[in-house]
Amino acid sequence: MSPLVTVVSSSRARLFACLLKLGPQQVSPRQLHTGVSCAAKDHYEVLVLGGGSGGITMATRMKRKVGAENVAIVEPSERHFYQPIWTLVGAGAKQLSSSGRATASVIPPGVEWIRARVVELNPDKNRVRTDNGKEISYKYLIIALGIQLDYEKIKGLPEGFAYPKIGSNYSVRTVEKTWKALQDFKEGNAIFTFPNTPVKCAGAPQKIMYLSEAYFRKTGKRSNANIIFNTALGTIFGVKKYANALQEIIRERNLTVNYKLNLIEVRADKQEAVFENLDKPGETQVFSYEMLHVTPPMSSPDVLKGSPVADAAGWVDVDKETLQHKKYPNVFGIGDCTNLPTSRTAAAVAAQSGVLDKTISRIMKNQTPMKKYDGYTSCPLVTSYNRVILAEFDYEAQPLETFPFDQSKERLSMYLMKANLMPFLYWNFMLRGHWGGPAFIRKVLHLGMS
Ligand code: FAD
Ligand code: UQ1
Repeated sequence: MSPLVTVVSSSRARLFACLLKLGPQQVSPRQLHTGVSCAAKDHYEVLVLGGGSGGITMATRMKRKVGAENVAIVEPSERHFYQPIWTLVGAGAKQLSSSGRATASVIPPGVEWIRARVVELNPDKNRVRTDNGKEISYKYLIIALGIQLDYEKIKGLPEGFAYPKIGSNYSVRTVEKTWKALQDFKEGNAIFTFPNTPVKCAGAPQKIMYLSEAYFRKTGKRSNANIIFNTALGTIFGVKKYANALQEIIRERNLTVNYKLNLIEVRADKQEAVFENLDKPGETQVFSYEMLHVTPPMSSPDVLKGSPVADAAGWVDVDKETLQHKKYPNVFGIGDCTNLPTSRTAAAVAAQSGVLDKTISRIMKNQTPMKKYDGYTSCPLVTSYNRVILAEFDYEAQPLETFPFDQSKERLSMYLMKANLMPFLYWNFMLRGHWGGPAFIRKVLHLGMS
């Protein structure tokens, strides 16, 4: 397809100019609806790489600053997903269809959508290259490319997903398989894994375990189930306050946790999972399963690995307080693709977006950035179909709680917030640039308290 019609914009002036040049047969009704850019520009004041949580949020904020016509987003996917709800989709508590919307519908009106993949970054020339051969230059660059799922690093995957009894909440392709495996469970081992790499939402691999246990109880299958969490880590959660609460739940509900076990192979035809023991190199353990939930290994997107904007591990190398690139002052990073030393979540992206907005404003005026990101992140730890422990913490792994009650307790109110309020907040406020995290609520609710 010609790049002329792969670029979508809602600028009316462009649409009319474009219609004059293109025959009606070249413009589909859908494109007419969203608007079609006749010729994408090849230079933007602000170029955003990735149209996920961080990319859309920052594009909206940048549009307010420099005008829609000066902002573009490079994003190949037709659908935009609210991934946090996949935990509940995997447990059958929400529909997958509720998690996605057309990317065209979340691109801020007037902002150019370049429907392509970035294949090369050249920050020394202020340029990127896309997979359709386009070179785009920019004055300011925001990198929001997310984290890559590496299922293929596990022997037997992804092809093993063609078999039953195995699912993964981390991908739109496999999340409904988790729910199917739960429903099909009869008796045996239900195994949940956590890989030996950085991940997004580090609580999600165990949330589905608690939900599965609740489902087995509800359906009278609990006594037939041996529930096992095999994690490559040495702890259940990185923040002591919440780790203690989770340990108590694990004890009460008779769940087995094996530390330092890393999934390396799935023999889906035999319903076997092979783990390496990270404390005893060369030693492996084979578990048979009746249900397997896989959290895949993850890494920085391939396009960043070895790129000039990345650190040695492939993450965008930014200042942890301002989110400005350490070497290229007109380059910024947000979200899962950065080396910010905090837990990768949409909640963190929300807080980062408020800071990055301020950082870029000052850079544009040749001023020094002032606003500092404290590492705020949040993980609503779903512990059953109506309970959540709301973990919120900072760079020091210290609790940074919004509400004036003990958030390490399981609560219905926090479940309702996770399941209903958060999706609403995400689509209507965060993506529209009006949600920079709950710091202001925390300040109000904690007025007069230490
Ligand atoms: P993403 O939103 O993943 O966006 C990255 C974008 O970059 C994608 O649209 C992708 O298509 C695009 N892209 C990739 N490569 C290229 C390329 N080469 N060129 C152009 N575009 C490219 N967070 C919470 O706050 N709370 C939760 O409860 C929670 N639960 C979760 C549960 C699950 C199962 C999962 C999977 C995630 C969960 N998260 C949660 C994490 C949250 O979804 C992510 O941290 C958040 O989406 C990160 O935003 P991002 O913009 O960095 O990346
Ligand atoms: C949050 O800001 C956010 O981003 C929209 C989430 O992502 C889905 C969250 O899960 C949470 C918990 C927050 C924090 C918000 C409040 C009100 C504590």
